[in-house]
Amino acid sequence: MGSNLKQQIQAQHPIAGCFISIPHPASVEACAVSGIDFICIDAEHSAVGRDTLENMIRAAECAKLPSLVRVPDAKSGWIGWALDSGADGIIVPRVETEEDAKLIVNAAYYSPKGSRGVGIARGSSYGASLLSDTENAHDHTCVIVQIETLEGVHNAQKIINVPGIDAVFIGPFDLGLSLRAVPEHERPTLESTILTIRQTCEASGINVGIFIPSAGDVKKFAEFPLKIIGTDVMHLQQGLKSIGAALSVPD
Ligand code: 3PY
Ligand code: MG
Repeated sequence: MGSNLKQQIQAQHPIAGCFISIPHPASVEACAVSGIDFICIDAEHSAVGRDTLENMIRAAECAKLPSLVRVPDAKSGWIGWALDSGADGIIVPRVETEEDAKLIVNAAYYSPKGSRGVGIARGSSYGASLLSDTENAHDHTCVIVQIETLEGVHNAQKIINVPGIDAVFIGPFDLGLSLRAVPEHERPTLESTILTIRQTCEASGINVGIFIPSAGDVKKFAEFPLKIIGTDVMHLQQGLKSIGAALSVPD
């Protein structure tokens, strides 16, 4: 609620966050002590439900850590729920058209920028800051769209031209899968497709981020200002594997 994450994103400061998919505030608290810049609670690919989500956002706020929520889609009501719960912004997956982007902006901002519904909810201090919140929320609500399909790549310029979009976030896994639909002999590489998106964003002065699944990918994506470095469950596995490997090394 009201962190300066949006300013950092708009100014294209290099920042790194982590996806949280373990549906419990403890995972948020554990990530908070790591020194990352923000978390993104993943409601697209995890079991995080609405009430748990609010407690996870609460935990982030206690730790002074900005929180984004990756919602499952733009239509299900999750954008409003996430923001009403006090999240600093949303990431919406699989954005493919200008119309998708407009729908997202409409759901994320109060009138006159959009038509977000007003609620006596945690995000407005249960109504105590309702008026100021409806006036100021557009200054601190981060609206980030994922481009991770071929159609999204083709429409990237139109998507980022929609006023109210703060950043594009590339999902390399889905993008790689999407490319499989192109016949092999004319298929662009994943790397060149990622570069195309990055250059389109850069030419329009809009922030661009990417998911970095492992330490081995950090160098490759160093030039992206906005990074999400893995997920809590991946870090659990990687931590256990690396300690396990050290255990099996003889003295
Ligand atoms: C993808 O790689 O498809 C993602 O959405 C990363 O989170
Ligand atoms: Mg994806």
